[in-house]
Amino acid sequence: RAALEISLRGGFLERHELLLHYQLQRDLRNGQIIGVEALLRWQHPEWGLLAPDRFIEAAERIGIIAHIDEWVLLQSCIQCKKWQGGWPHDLPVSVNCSAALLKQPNLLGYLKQVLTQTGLSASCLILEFTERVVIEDAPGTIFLLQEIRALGIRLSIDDFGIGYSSLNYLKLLPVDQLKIDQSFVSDLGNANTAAITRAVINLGHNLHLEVIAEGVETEWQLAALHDMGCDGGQGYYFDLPQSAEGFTGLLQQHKSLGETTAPWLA
Ligand code: G
Ligand code: MN
Repeated sequence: RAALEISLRGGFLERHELLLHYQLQRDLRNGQIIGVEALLRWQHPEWGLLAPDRFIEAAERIGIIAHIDEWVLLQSCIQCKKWQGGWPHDLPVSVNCSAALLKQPNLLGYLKQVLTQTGLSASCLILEFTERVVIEDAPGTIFLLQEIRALGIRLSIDDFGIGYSSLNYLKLLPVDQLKIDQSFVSDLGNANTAAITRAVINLGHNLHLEVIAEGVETEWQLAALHDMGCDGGQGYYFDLPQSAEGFTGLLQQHKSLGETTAPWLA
């Protein structure tokens, strides 16, 4: 654990081993590309490519999580700006944010600065939070989220349905989108899980939220989610998260194929 912490500090601050991978989000009804999620990775010299669940807690413990979040935010906006154009609509980027980021004293100022500096439109930025972020200081955090939203930035509840999920918070949170946790998608064959997933999709729609399913891996899961009225999805069925260069190639490919291709609807 100590080795992980020391290695992470150096890897982030000095050796620049953190990087972002990108994954498509598709409209399940027409196959259109509706956005891209930035996913943090750590290219460790010995341990290989690590997903955030391996090191985020360590980053929280050593107090660099907010700096990592700020870096992720800036990189995502720079990259997303490069991908604008060529689509019938602007391509938004979704960025995962920690509770620590929300505690940064001048977060609003930083968000404005990032948008100005990168030239990205606020409507092209979606911040993803888990409900965990509001637990400690609900009124203060909700006010802050409202201010972020007033900038034109959209908000999304990540990993909905697990851990701290509570309908009490859902009632209060000023958000635009709800992301169904991948554990539901992978277990859709279970009748109870399917019933809950369907109910969550309806709940989201009744609250006027866009509902996105995470971790779509098979055509069967896709069809089931489509039948339940889920708006969007992302996952290995569509594409593996990949580097900015790889993702640029993927977008080119989609452009030349024409955006309306949705093989699962055929
Ligand atoms: O916390 P969040 O849900 O944003 O994290 C998503 C994680 O799940 C990422 O690290 C990403 O690489 C991974 N992921 C993306 N698509 C799939 C998928 O189809 N299946 C699985 N098991 N994991 C996925
Ligand atoms: Mn996410």
